[in-house]
Amino acid sequence: MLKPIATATRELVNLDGVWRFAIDSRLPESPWTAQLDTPLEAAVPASYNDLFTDPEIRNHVGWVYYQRPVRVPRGWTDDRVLLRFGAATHAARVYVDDRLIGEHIGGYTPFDVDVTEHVTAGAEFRLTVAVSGDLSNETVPPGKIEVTGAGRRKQVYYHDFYNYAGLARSVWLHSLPQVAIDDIVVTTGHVGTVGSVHYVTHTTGGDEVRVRLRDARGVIVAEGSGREGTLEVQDVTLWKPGAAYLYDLEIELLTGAAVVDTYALPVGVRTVEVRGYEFLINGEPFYFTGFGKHEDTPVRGKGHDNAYLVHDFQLLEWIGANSFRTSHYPYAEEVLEFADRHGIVVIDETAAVGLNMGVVGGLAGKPPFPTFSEQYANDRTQGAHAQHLRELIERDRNHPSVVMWCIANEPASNEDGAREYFEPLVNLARELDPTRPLTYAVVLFATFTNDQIIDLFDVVSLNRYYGWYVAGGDLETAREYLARDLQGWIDRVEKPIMMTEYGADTEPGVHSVWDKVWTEEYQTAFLEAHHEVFDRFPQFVGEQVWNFADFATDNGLHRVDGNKKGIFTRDRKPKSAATSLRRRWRGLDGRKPGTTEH
Ligand code: BDP
Repeated sequence: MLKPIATATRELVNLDGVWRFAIDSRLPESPWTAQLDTPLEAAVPASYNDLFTDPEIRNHVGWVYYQRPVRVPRGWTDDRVLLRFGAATHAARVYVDDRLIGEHIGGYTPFDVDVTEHVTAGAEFRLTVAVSGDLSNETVPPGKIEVTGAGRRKQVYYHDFYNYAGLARSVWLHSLPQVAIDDIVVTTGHVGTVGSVHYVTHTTGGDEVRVRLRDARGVIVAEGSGREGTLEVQDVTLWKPGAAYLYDLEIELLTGAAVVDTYALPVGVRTVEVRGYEFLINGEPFYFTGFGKHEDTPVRGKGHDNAYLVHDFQLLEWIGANSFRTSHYPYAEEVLEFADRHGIVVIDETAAVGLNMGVVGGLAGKPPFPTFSEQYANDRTQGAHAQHLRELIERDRNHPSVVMWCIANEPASNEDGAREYFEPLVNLARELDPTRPLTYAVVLFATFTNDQIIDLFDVVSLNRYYGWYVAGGDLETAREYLARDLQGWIDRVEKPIMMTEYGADTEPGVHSVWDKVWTEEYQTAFLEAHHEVFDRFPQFVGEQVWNFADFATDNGLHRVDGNKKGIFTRDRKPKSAATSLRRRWRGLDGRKPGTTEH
């Protein structure tokens, strides 16, 4: 799915700002048929939950309404007119004046609503968007609505981050020519110094497609024509981790001799491959350093914010991280574009978090009922998961920074039914993108002896909490358990192995000379103990600490103002462990992990 951009044939109007806002229980039936009767206004993009002081809004279950007037530019008479939503979490209904025009389910992928037939160039319309943050066992992520003892509806969910809802990403009105380029799929390669850019275009009408590839200085380095083709790039400059290089692919669609549509796509030439225990980028072994992150900031919730985007990437560079995982949902497209431009490697994860009833059973991991059953992850859940996976891959497959798809976080891969559930999703992902490896983040209860799906995937990504949930406060035992665990997986499958989560809650300012949990010293010692074990295994390809920054969670008893496993606080101040990580990842102590570099 192509992001709307301005070209010679396409225009766009950004609709971010402050919109009228209300929750459904305070509105009449069919609130979209008139101006919303509300004193409230909400920022877009932002989750709505933390904007207001009213707990009824923060904890609202059901629909909320956003509304604003939109004027269609007068020059758009002959064009198609569409609305693009970067995301509406988790479901949306879009109304133009009094009419429902489009719907979308899934809170972290974009969608278009074609409003051409309902608007007039030069005129204004009333745009109303209903958004629901509700989760059920047939949504991704799953959840369930319960009724409290006081008779109030409450959203329950099985993931450890606050269920922020609303219009958290940008909204655009954009124009497309009647005959248009609908999609472009690019795959790249290289042999020696010759790069290749294979492209496939999908169009509505048109006679011919012409393409041109420009280097970073704007010089044309290759040209071609046809709906599908391969461009050769002599003396190619590869896109590399830490050394991004982007070409620009210009695509023109012609009717007769007239150019009727144009689009421009940044392209990084690079390859990704898994061979034996190695993860290769451009044929060279790659070792991941970095974090599982969240889209999470004060007041905005999951609202995309360019200042935090820039600052977070600055902190990644400062600490020497070369990668992150988009735990536990696809992030805003602006984040991936930034990663493309700055050479940060991304593991792109779906929103399938919480497919695990074992987690509800506590540390024993005993599910109250089977995860893969009619009651929980059933065929409809799998259908929603497949649809979401399709939307994720269709959105992100052209990003060079994205090197792997993570299909789920901590599913019950040790339970019966996991294979039947995941095999079709793996097949779908490989069909949509045969070029990228696949993984899932393996939950603690899924061990090298009982996991039922690892052979379907390419990389073993472990989420482990030795020294925290298991052997908490005992780093000696934690080391033993971790080493045994890694060895077990290495013996079971010849695949690269990495940690996608390891971390310890840490309250900044709490200190001790002993191994006391929650202290800054313990977080440092915890990480160092892990690193000592990682470095024993040549098959080990990466370490992503949980988490980059502290983040908001549900109001659980074991969370004090959120999850505190951040290396940075929620407002991005470093805890002591940041210095230790920085020394390791920047190679200040000698060898950089996973390399022979000094
Ligand atoms: C893991 C989850 C992650 C949690 C983390 C924790 O993948 O979302 O935040 O545990 O408990 O199981 O900190």
